[in-house]
Amino acid sequence: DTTHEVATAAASGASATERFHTDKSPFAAVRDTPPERVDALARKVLAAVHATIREERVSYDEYNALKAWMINVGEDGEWPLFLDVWVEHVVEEVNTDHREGSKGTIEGPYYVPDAPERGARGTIAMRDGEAGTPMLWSGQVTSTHGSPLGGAVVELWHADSDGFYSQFAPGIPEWNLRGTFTTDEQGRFEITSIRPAPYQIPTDGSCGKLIAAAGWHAWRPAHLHVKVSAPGHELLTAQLYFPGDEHNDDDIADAVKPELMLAPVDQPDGSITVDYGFVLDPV
Ligand code: MBD
Ligand code: FE
Repeated sequence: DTTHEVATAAASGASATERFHTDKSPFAAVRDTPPERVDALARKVLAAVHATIREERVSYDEYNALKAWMINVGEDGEWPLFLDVWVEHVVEEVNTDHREGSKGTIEGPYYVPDAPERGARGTIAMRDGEAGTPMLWSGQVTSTHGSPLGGAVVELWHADSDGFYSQFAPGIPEWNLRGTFTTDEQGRFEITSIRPAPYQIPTDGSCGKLIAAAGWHAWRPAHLHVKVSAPGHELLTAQLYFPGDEHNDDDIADAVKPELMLAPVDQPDGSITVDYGFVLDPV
């Protein structure tokens, strides 16, 4: 399959880095973080590195291997991938632990805003004869108060049945398997898509080299990504998973939570239906 051959780490890494550059808010954060905070955080991170070097008596060969590897991560454009796989889950944890509504999880490197609008009921953008098990997903968005949230926005993006994301792996139509849905007056939505495949971190890039060198595996379980928003409520970023996936218990990105497990129902025509809704916390 030619898509497999051309989905190199450098290509998807460069796309993820470029995508991050088009979002200006991180650069405002760089400018606006007060010096006291930068001082405190930089000191703590460096102290943790120094402690590791002392405890492990790190050699010059190991120090130079780290230097070479970090240079490579930049050249591959894999900093977004590295950070979202091995760091973001803890950032998500500390920033959402006050919530009473639905659990969320990490965003990952492959979100793109402004995907095609499909209303409250519709089929996500996909190719003619898109491979994979058809999936009909119904749900409702409510507030922790209990009231349905009409006009809430559900943005969905996910990999195809080969595990590739449009706009990051080449050879896939721009908005494939990306869509924006807006709930009806009852807060309800109904989305037709396909069941995604598990995702493997590119093996030919720097993150793949780290995984191989450490003897880890490179897999995330199959997942649907969503962002759910409504006026006056906190933005919910989540992922939904399928029971029985062999990597639900050892996700390389540590982003699976029991609350995020779907309960798909097999239909006689070979498709699946899932029912999953969201409860948003008022701001
Ligand atoms: C993904 O598809 C993903 O969701 C995360 C978090 C990291 C890498 C690839
Ligand atoms: Fe993903």
